[in-house]
Amino acid sequence: MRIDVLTIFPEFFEPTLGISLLGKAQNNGVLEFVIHDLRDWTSDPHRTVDDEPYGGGPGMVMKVEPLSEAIEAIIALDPRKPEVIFLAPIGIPFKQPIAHELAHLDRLLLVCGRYEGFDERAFTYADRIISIGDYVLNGGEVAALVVIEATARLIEGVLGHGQSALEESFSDGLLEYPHYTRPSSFRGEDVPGILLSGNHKEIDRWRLEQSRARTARLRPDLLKGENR
Ligand code: 6GU
Repeated sequence: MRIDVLTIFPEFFEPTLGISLLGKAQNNGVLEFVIHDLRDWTSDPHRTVDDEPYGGGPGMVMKVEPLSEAIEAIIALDPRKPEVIFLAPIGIPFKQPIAHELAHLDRLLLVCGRYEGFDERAFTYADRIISIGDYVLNGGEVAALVVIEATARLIEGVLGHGQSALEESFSDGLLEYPHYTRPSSFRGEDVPGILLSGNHKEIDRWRLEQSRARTARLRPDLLKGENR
């Protein structure tokens, strides 16, 4: 998968995308990241990407011309047509099923906003608008990293050996069961005996029961299917 990112803070992405599983996936050729500085598509000496809102009010608005120039130029860099995704608080909430949808695509273009938001006319280019939750960030950069990490780890060959994206929280609508590793006793807290029993049928049953109980206690909204 090729992932293009359009941002006014390219420095934000370079250190993070090179490390851990995402870095490895890049070296293996499974993933390719191309980060673009929006200011490269401005034509004034100050490289202006924002301006005051028509109608007045606080903050600045991202200008439509650099965005449109940039998006058209970036799309043309590769024969694959990207899914163009704007990161903005007005978007639909990002959830695991969306990550699965995106993981099937061969090219994404993530467009990060700053300031108060985008000039409304820039959304013409958006195949979808994504928000990562009901809180306000200074810009879409952190949100883009969230979308990248959640999506990339679902692509074949990105997760490390023996790891599975299938059995974890949210993929079946439940939170994960409790995990333990050595020591079997720590400051008076013992690992549940069932996990030491070697009875895998009983262990599976116990884990499912724990997942359900934990989800009911901590995230009852998930059980009602409110998040799908
Ligand atoms: Cl995608 N952008 C900003 N600025 N704030 C957010 C967000 C995105 N998602 C949640 N809050």
